[in-house]
Amino acid sequence: MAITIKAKFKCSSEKVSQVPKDELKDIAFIGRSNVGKSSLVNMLTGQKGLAKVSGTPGKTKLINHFTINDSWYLVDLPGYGYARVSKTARGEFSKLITDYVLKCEKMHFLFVLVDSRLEPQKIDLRFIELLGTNGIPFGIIFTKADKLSQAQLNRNIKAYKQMLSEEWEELPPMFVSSSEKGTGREEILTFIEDALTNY
Ligand SMILES: Nc1nc2c(ncn2[C@@H]2O[C@H](COP(=O)(O)OP(=O)(O)O)[C@@H](O)[C@H]2O)c(=O)[nH]1
Ligand SMILES: [Mg+2]
Repeated sequence: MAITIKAKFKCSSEKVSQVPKDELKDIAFIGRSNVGKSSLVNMLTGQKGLAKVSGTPGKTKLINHFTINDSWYLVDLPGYGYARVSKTARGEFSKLITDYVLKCEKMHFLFVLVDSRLEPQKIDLRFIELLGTNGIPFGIIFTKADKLSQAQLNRNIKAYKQMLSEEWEELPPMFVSSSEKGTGREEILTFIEDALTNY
């Protein structure tokens, strides 16, 4: 059964001080440019034109809030890993991203998107490390699953789990998505509902 969602653009913020001041919780999405973040936002909300899908990476530099069912915010964060700023662990992620992810109280849960076709990318692992170290609640979404076979997908996810297990005792929740096929929509939305009510 398809879950129906009412989604509406709320605002774009260039600083964390500009995000909405109400009590609605933020469920945020982040990942390397071109990972399929905007496509996923459109797929989850069922509104094709909501977030701009582009072949040109690095375009979105703002924090975009979308009101979902008048009860929570879906937050589209700027992509990382496009213009590399510095090599220090935190410096390679913009101040806007680190301010929001590490300090913004509205931020309730964060999904890190990774391309299911690729082996674990260093920048994603460093970002995950930053989240883990700071106790930020997050999950991983493997995107573009339609682009590889089930066997390849399983292999890549297994490799990811193995790599994370070397560092962390507990693995984050993981999801598989295809914006082309609608894969993962129900599972992700159900997880979000649960996260909003239970923690
Ligand atoms: N086959 C396939 N292509 C996708 C999927 N998600 C995104 N893309 C393509 O990947 C490119 C980047 O997508 P976009 O959503 O703009 O990525 P963003 O930069 O992370 O917001 C676009 O050409 C999309 O059409 C997917 O699930 N399957
Ligand atoms: Mg985008």
